[in-house]
Amino acid sequence: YHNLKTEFIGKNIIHLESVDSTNDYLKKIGNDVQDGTVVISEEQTKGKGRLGRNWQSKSKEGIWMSIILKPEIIPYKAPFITLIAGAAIVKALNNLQVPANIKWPNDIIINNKKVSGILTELSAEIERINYVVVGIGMNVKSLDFDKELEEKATSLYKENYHLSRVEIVSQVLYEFENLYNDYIKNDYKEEILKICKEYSAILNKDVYIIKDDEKELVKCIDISDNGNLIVMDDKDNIQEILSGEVSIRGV
Ligand code: BT5
Repeated sequence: YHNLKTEFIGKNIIHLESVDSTNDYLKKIGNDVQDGTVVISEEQTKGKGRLGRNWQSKSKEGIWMSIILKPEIIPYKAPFITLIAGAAIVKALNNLQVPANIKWPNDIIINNKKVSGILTELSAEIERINYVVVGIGMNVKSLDFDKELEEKATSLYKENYHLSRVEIVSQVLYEFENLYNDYIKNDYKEEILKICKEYSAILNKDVYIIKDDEKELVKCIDISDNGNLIVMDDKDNIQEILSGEVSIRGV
């Protein structure tokens, strides 16, 4: 990764052949590693999605990596970091001529299929953060997926984008660091929100919001300054949806 243009993210890179989950690995050593340390593994044997879901991470087929961050912000500002990661990924991919979009809050899609997902985990006390671990999974070379994923997942190779994993990692970390510094050091969110809106796959569309087995049909209207999704329900009431506990499905 000599061509990495970042200041602190990825200055320390731990490269593994195999691990249960790069997020879990980094959480275990979180107090002992420097801010911006990145763990990348060729394979994950227990890759995780949100809410205990599974993330398929076969050997050498994708980018399975986690970044540890130690920002001095209050814990409730941390979920926004997921949007920063999403913005960095779509910006990096679009720089590389890949037309990727964000499905708020944590999916990156190409041609309506998921190519990348983000899992942000927090170690915090009441008013301070010990660290945040941002996990990024991206399917690069995968050509077949498990049966239940066939319809909804894709990879860069499957979509005919033959990019190297090193190139993508460098671009993603570079874009991420810039947007992250905007937010943490300068308290500047406009660029992040602009990217999230510009590359949104769901704004101005009808979608189902799925929470605990219930689904509701809504129209997506905007993303708030806090990164929440603003929707209008079928009675024309405006609701603000917090990330974290919901999934979104197209109609
Ligand atoms: C996510 O969860 O999308 C977060 C994925 C984060 C993965 C990274 S890899 C590095 C780091 N270490 C980890 O252990 N995790 C992070 P969620 O929104 O809950 O989506 C999970 C759902 O996506 C699953 O239930 C499947 O339906 C689908 N899925 C699983 N593996 C996939 C894959 N490789 N590509 C596309 N979709 C997948």
